[in-house]
Amino acid sequence: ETGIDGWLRYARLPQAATHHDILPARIIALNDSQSSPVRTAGIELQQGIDGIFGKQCGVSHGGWVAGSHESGIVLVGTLSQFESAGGNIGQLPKLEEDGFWLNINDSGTYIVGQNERGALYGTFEYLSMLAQGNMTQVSYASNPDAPIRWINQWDNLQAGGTHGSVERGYAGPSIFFANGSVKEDLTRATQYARLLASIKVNAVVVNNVNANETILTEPVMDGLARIADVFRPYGVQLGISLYFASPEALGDLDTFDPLNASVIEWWHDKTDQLYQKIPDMAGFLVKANSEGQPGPLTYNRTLADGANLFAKAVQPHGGVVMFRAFVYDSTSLNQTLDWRADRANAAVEFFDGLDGKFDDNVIIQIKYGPIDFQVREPTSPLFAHLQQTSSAIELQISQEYLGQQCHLVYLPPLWKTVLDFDLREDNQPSLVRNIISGERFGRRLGGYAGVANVGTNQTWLGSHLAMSNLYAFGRLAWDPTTDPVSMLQDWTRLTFGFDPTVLKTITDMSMESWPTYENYTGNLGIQTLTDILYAHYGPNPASQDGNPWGQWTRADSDTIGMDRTIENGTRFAGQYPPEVASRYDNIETTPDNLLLWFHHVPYTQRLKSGKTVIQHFYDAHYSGSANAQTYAPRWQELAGKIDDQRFDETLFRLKYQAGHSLVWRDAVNNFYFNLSQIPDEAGRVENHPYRIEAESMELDGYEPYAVSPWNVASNKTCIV
Ligand code: BDP
Repeated sequence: ETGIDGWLRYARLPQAATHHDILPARIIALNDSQSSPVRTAGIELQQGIDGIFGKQCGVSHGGWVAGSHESGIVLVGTLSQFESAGGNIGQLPKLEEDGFWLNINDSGTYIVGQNERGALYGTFEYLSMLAQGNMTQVSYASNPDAPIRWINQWDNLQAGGTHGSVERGYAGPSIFFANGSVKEDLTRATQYARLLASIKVNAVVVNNVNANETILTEPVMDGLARIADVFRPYGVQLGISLYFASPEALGDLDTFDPLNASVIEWWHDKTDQLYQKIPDMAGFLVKANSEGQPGPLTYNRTLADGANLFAKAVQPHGGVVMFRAFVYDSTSLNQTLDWRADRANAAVEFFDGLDGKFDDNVIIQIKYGPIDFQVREPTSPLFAHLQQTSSAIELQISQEYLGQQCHLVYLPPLWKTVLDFDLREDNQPSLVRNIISGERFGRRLGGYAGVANVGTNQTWLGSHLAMSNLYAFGRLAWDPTTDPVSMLQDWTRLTFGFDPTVLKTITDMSMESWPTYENYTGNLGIQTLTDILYAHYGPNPASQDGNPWGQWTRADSDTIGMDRTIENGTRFAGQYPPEVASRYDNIETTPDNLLLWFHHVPYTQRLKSGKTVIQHFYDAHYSGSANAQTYAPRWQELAGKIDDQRFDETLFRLKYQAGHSLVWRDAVNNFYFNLSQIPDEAGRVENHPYRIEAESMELDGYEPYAVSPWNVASNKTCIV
C-alpha cells in the first residue's frame, strides 16, 4: 500500500461475514446535487460498506417513507432535509454549526447534520466506527469545540516550468501549484479534501504565508476557483494568504498604506472579484511585518489597521481574516548592545494596546509558543492578552524543527501541554483551549490552524507514521479533550488494521517519541538545538547564539540558559498573568523542563531530580538516542503483520533515525563538554571506545572531509 488513502482505506473487516445480519442495505442521501456534501456522504457510505463488508449497496436520494421501519437503512441529510422529507426526529439535542446527530438503532442508522458539512462529518464518524469493527448502537450529538478548524499549506506558486515547492514541506512539491499557476490535474487536491473532511477540517489556506502578489492575478484566481470546486463537495472552504504590498506590486498604486483610500478600494475590488469566482471563500490569512513580509508598520499604522483593511473587504461576503501574531523584527536586534533583546517578547509587545481594536471577523493566529515551533516552549502569553479579540492557535503538523518527518514524533502530547495550560487570567481558570474556543472571553470566533504542508508524495507527509499527527490535529480541533492515546489507536486500526502487536508497538513508540526526541535534541527548555538560521534540521548548538534574533542559549564555559525573569532578565516571564508570572520568575517553582527557558544557571545547578544540569544533558542525550535505537528492531517484529511497502518504508526511516539520533547525541554532548570541560560522570562523552569513526575505516571511493559547522559530524569530519 502506498499510503495514499491514509486512514480512509475501508479495509475488509476480518470478521466481515459474521456481520451480515446487521449490515446496511440501503443508503439514502437526501441531496444529490453535484457539489453537495450530503451527496458525497452517500458515495462515501457506498464505498465504505463495500470495502469494509464486501457488500454492494445502492444509493438513492429520496423514496424514504418517514415513520416506516426499514431495517438496514442508512439515512443522511441535514435537519431541514429530514424535516422536508417528512421525518420527525423528536427530541434532538442542540446542534451547532457543523454539528451532527448520529443514531444507530434496530430500525436503521440516521445521520443528521446541522448543515451539509455536519452530515458528512457524521457519515465519516459512522464509517470510522464500522471500519474499526464497532457495531454498537449509539445515539449522540457531536458539536465542534471551535468554528475555525483550518489547515495552512505553505505552498509556492513557482514560475518557470517548475513544480510549486512547499516551504518546510517534506513530501515533495505542491499538490496545488505548478508553473506559476494552479495545476490542471486536481486529483490530489480532491483526495486531500476527502481526508480533511473526515477529520472535520473546514478550510484550507492553499498558499504560503510568505505570499507574493501573483496569487491575485486573473489566471491564478480562476485556478483557485477550480480548487474551491473540488473542495466544495467535501465541505472544505478555500482561503488564501495575501501579500500586504500587493496594491503596489500588482496594481498601479505607489503605496500600500492601509488607510489610503485608493489602497482600500483596490483591496475591496480584488476581494469582490475573488468572491465572484468563489462565493463561499473562507477568507484571508495575513503575515505582515515579519521576516521580510511588508505590513502596516511600514506606514506607522497599527497591526489592527492592517488586519481591519482585509476584514472590511471580506465582511460583506461573510469571510474572516486570520491575522498572524508571528510578528517580530528579524533585522534590527543587536544582542551585544541590548542584552534584554528577546524574540520571545515580540508578539505581546507588538500587539500591546490593540485588544478590542480589531474588527469582529478578525482572528489572531498565535503559534503555540512565543518563539517558533520548538520541541518545548511555554505557552504563548498572548493568549491571555487578547480578550476582546478572537484568537486561534497555530500548530505545526509538518515537523520543521522536530525531525522533518525523518524522525518519529507524535505531536499531540506536546500540543496538549499548551491546550491544557491554565493561564490564570484574572486568577480564574483560563485554559488555552477555552480561550480559543471563545468560551473564556465570550468570543464568537476562534480555533485551530494546523500547518500541514503535504506534498505529492503518496504518503502525503513523507512518512506513514507522521500521518497520525494530521489525523490527531483534526480530532483535537473538534474536541481538544480527546485523549492522545485513543486518537492514536483509532488512527492505527484504521491505517494498519487490528493486529494487537501492531497496535501496541505503534502506540508505545509514538507515545515515547516526543520525550525521546526532546532528550536527544535539546532538553530542560533549551529549545531544539538545530541549526537555527537555515534548515532547522540537524544539530548546531553554536548557531543558537550570536544570531540577530535574540534567540539564544546564552551558554558560556560556566553557565547556560536564558534569563527571562522580570528584574534581572529579559522580562518575558512578566508577560504572563500574575500567578503564572511569579511561578516562572522563581527558579524554585519553574518546572525542570523549562528551567533553561527561564533561567540562566551554572552547569552545576542541581535540578529537582538531584542531578546537575550538565549531567542531565549527558544522560538525556544518551537515553533519548538509546531509545531511538530500539524503534527499528521493535518495528521489525511487525514483519508480516503490515503490507511490505509500508513496512519497508517505515523501517528505512526508523533506521535512519537511529543513526541520526547518535549524531545528535554526540554533537550536543561534545559541544557542551568542550565548552564546560565538565566530565560526564559515566565517562561516555569524553571517549567513545566502542566507536569506529567512518574516516578511520578503509575507504574505497570516499574521502574524509572537514565539515562546517564542525559539530554536525563526530570528530568534525565526514566522508564524501
Ligand atoms: C518559521 C519557518 C518559516 C516560516 C515562518 C512563519 O522557518 O519558513 O515562514 O516560521 O511561520 O518557523 O512565518
